[in-house]
Amino acid sequence: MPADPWLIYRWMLASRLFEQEVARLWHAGLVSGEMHLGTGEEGIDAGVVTHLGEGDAMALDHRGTPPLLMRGANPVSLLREILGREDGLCRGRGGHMHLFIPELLSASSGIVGASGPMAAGFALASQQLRPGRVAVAFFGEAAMNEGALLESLNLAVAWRLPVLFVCKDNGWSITTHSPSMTGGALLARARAFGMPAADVDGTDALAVSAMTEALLPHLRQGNGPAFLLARCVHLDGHFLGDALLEAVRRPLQVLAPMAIPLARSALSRHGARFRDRSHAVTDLLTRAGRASSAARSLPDPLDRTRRALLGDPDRLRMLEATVAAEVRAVVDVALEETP
Ligand SMILES: Cc1ncc(C[n+]2csc(CCOP(=O)(O)OP(=O)(O)O)c2C)c(N)n1
Ligand SMILES: [Mg+2]
Repeated sequence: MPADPWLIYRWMLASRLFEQEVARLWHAGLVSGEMHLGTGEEGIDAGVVTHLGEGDAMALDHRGTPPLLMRGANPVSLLREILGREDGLCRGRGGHMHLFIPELLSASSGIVGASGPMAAGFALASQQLRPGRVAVAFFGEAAMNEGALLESLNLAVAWRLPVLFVCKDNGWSITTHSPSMTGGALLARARAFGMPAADVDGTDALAVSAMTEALLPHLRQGNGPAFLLARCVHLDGHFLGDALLEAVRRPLQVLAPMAIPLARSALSRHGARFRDRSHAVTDLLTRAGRASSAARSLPDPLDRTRRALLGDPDRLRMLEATVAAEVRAVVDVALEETP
């Protein structure tokens, strides 16, 4: 069944506002460690999750918050988990990256590529216990160079496991430009394993939904896995406080204070050779330039989905007010102390 754009937008907005609250709490020092948000990839998450039902499983990467919220994880427990609290979803032991929620058949891992083997395991269980049900593996494009994920692609074909491999391609692995580390084309690579593969603009949630709907029958009918490649941009960079993104967004404030120390070290007679130093600076500027043009090259998926609903402004206004109030209430409750 085609997805309901109102529901898709509701999920995407709730996720975006929730993660904005997470960012606020992180900046306030209430969340320890790194924080990877899924802002910018909500179109992919919503477009896929909208086709999951009872008994379907999800294996997630380090950006698992949006799909978990969309799948129905308790947002108060999730926020408490992110805050490292004992009353969190996994007793505060997993943070935002290492979760297991049995009732949703969902698990996440910060180990790049780990969602492949996890999804293969979920799918093996489906094949044996719940025929017709599927597992989704969400991962970034850099995971496509991890052995564990490649082994999962292979095993899923060999054993006809119902895994939908969803590769969220933002073109970056932290500060490494992924094309510089990747041979060939990812779609061709997936097809070479022997599974159908399709690509889609990940900023277009409805297109992701249509493509997912087209791929899933292959899995549900027991024919093995499929692969979906979806492009996206991470609006908050790799993680909160991302230095590359900061330099791109606020070049004067970030780079100006570095100019004199940089010039001094470039001219210093000690340390690496001048050629190596100038090469390092050029490399940094090239990366910043690439990150900057990538950030401008794709639209925000939330705005894009919203535009499709502008025909009914009253309903839209009401929906946005409701979702904003719901997220505020979640945060208020999550921050309460429990006895
Ligand atoms: C096996 C492994 N290697 C390295 C890391 C460190 N690391 C964390 S996230 C990340 C980049 C992953 O890039 P990608 O898979 O494209 O996901 P994105 O962050 O772009 O969403 C790396 C290298 C890790 N967590 N696990
Ligand atoms: Mg990436």
